[in-house]
Amino acid sequence: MINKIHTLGGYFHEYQKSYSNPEDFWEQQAECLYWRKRWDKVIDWNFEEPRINWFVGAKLNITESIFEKNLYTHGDNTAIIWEPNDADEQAISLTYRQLYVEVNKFANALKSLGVKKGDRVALYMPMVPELAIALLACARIGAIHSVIFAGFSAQSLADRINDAGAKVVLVSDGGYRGSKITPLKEIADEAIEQCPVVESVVVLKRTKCDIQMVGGRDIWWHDIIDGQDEYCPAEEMDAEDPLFILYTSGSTGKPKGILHTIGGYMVYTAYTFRNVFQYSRGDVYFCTADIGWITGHSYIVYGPLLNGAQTLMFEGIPTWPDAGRFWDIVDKHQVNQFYTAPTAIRSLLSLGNEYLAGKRLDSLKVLGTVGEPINEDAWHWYHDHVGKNRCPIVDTWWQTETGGVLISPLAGITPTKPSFATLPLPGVFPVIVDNEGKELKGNSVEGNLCIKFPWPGMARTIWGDHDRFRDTYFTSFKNYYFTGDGVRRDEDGYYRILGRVDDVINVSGHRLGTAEIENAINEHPLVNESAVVGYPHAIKGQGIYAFVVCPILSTGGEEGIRKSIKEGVSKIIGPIARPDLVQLVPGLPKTRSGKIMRRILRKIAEGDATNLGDISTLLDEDIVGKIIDSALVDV
Ligand code: 6R9
Repeated sequence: MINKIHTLGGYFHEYQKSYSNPEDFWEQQAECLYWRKRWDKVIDWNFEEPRINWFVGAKLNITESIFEKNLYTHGDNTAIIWEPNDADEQAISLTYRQLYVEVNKFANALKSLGVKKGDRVALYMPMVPELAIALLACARIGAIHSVIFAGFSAQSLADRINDAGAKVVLVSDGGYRGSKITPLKEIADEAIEQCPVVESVVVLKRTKCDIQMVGGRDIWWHDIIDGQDEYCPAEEMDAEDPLFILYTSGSTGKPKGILHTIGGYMVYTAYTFRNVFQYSRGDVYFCTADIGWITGHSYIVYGPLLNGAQTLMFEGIPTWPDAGRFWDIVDKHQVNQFYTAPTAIRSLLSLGNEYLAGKRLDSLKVLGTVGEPINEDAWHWYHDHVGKNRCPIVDTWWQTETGGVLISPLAGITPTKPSFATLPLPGVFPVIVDNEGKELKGNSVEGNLCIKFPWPGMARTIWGDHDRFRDTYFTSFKNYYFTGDGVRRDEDGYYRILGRVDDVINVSGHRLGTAEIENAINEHPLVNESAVVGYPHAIKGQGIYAFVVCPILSTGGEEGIRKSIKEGVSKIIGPIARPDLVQLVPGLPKTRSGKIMRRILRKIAEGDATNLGDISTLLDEDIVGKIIDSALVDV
């Protein structure tokens, strides 16, 4: 069993212990899991190269800590509860033993396609049990999984498949989303045309929509598992072998393939899941994220299953058939821990309290949020109306790169404050630095959030580009991991995350690089150049505001262009990146060296053009007035 903290005193004690001797601390946590061969050294690291190795020399397979270690004691307990998109369809539950059999069969199926240790497998799937099964099957045979969120476009999918060099793609015919079906196979077909490395495509039948099967390449999921042996020996892996690649956006360039390795990620997700959510055996835990994001990896699949937990997977969306769906699921499956994103809370709040009427919600013990700062109104609504003033809220701050939660209350233990992520978990040592890199010690300070010591769950590299990994995270502030977030430590030493300080915007909890969106806009034949900034949005947290230079108007006029720009971005990246507002401008505010002064555009987008600060370094100061004057009438 993973160690669990029970009291605030216990938290401070563990924190102190981890601070004075992180190696001993993490060694103790690692001992709760199953290793074939113990480590020779707990950690070997420096942040300059950077080189980060945890549990050096240890051998393991993460699926043995989930299954073999526990099958005798809780093989008949529920592992996954699956709630389909359509509430009238039967929910499914899989015990640990049943899940084990499915994982082994699919692992053998992958092997039959020639997938070996170290090979990459891409997944483009809806939230169905087979997705979790496939991740674990990859882990079983030492293949590296790379899940691509099923809302990304064919182009985004192709870029990721090619970057990862995935030779097998797992997809379903379609995916249900409320009343709609996303044609996943059709999108994947379009993507794979550009992916010469792909040898095989395994297709799950889910929506039964019409699809084309490509001869010699495509095979049905049900055919490939048919007759497979129910046991597949687990591949012996090194603690530092890769477990998965997950793409995320940065402030520049194309998305980065964040790489996580097996041993450290296992220890970190197992430990943080148990402690943050205060999970007890028998509880039903429901995280509403999609497995296409890191939250789904760490806190739907790995963290819960390593703890022998019952983890609920939901296929659908919060507003279908109506905005009471989450609460119906909580009551139906007697959910104890519920974990969602502030954007979902804000959207449900805005639809009114009538959707909570008649819902009992009395099974709930813990509420969680992740993905973006939660504003106080949303926090209070969640606390009062969903949690009925009984449930602590854990506002968990972390990132794709951190693998698991770094700053968060422990449920029911750490006193909370609305919109504060509160205190770092044991083994996590945050520092706040000013723009010159000077550490701001003590309380009541504000600056850039860095971490000064490695933790086991941190990313090890960017797939295929270690230099970019170093440059992005370890060069801004020497000897620190830089998170890209701004933070305030208040008078009580509590952390409040203020949002990104780089050119990343957080739309409905999804990270998007402004450069990525600009590149997509610039592909429009009539566009010369563009600049994208975030602006405050009541539901999404941040909305996407695009300033676009487009000297010649097409026959559709301004309105037509704005619409086609939005549609273009949707097609190139995916609907999540579609700009909310497009303003056609005569030029962009640039410095003499040609850099766009986004600070000015951010102010204009926020509707606060009164105090633009120093604009004397601009090449053409008049452009600012012209942008403000080109009043925004959006479609
Ligand atoms: C897990 C996840 C990471 C960025 C991160 C920060 C923002 C996440 C937050 C939060 C305020 C929280 N973020 N959790 N901001 N409070 N509790 O979301 O990973 O998609 O990589 O996003 O999200 O800005 O840097 P990822």
